[in-house]
Amino acid sequence: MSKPKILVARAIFPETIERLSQHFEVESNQADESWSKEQLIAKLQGKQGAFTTGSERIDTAVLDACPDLKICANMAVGYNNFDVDAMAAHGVLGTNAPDVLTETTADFGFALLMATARRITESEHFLRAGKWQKWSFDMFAGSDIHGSTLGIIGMGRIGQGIAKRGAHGFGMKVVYHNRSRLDAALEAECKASYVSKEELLKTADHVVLVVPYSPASHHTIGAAEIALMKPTATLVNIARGGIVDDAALAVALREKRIAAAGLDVFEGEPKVHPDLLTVPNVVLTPHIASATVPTRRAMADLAADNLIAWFGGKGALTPVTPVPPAAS
Ligand code: 8YV
Repeated sequence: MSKPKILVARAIFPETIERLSQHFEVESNQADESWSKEQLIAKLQGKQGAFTTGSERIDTAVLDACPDLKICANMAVGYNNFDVDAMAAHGVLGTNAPDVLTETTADFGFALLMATARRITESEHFLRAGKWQKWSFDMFAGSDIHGSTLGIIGMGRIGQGIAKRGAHGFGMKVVYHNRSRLDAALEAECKASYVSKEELLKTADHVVLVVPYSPASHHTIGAAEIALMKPTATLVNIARGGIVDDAALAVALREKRIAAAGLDVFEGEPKVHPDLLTVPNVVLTPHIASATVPTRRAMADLAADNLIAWFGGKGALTPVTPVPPAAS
């Protein structure tokens, strides 16, 4: 029996390609080219499966043009690149890669928060530029993490990980806002109290965004929300570009309406709003919150496992769209 054909849309670990090749006829983008939608469609011709990374938009145009496609396995917990309704209508399954990145991403959220509040990259640039000539009482004086109030918007697995780090590791008071309230046991584990978004923005010293992207969460933080925040507050976005209005944030940072921001994700990334590149009080990283070698391997393994299980007739492990009948 011939093997199903799959496309791996970006460069990935050679071991992952080897493993997939035991089960599938694999065409992979090991050259790591950035494909246009037309190129993606051309590459998907005749493919029954796709290993995607979270940035390939799978929508009606792609689905109509690729009638052989049956499953797309994202190597990412977020799946806002999937038009879930269109995939369901076309009987195409989508899977994501949850859990395996939770702790690594929570670590990074905390690292970005600390770098932002303590002005680590800004001070390093100053030092590297040879500007450090003397001690000064207020040189790069930032804000405290320990004992401060941490506000988390989006209290899924990663948000809970950040809450635990803040409450247990740094004695922070943790408040959160989420679509639904956590049960009492989870709230106690995270030492977190549920508050309205408005109260969170008004009271938190540090606001961390971990909410999934959807049209409903577009610009969760814009000029009006920033206006509610303390002028001493920091804002950290490890969720998705589009959760923050980057243009409004750049203005607020320049005018010191909040103290600082740490951003791992951007509207229209990999492009970054030019005004964010010129304000000093922002720490910028290129969407690397899940980027440790073990975690990226685990994410790749889970995406591969989904393809192997589903084409093996065992059903997908972590589906995020309605499940069409298993391949046999
Ligand atoms: C990915 C992420 O690295 O999992 C997610 O949702 O944002 C990151 O871990 C990114 O989507 C690219 O694959």
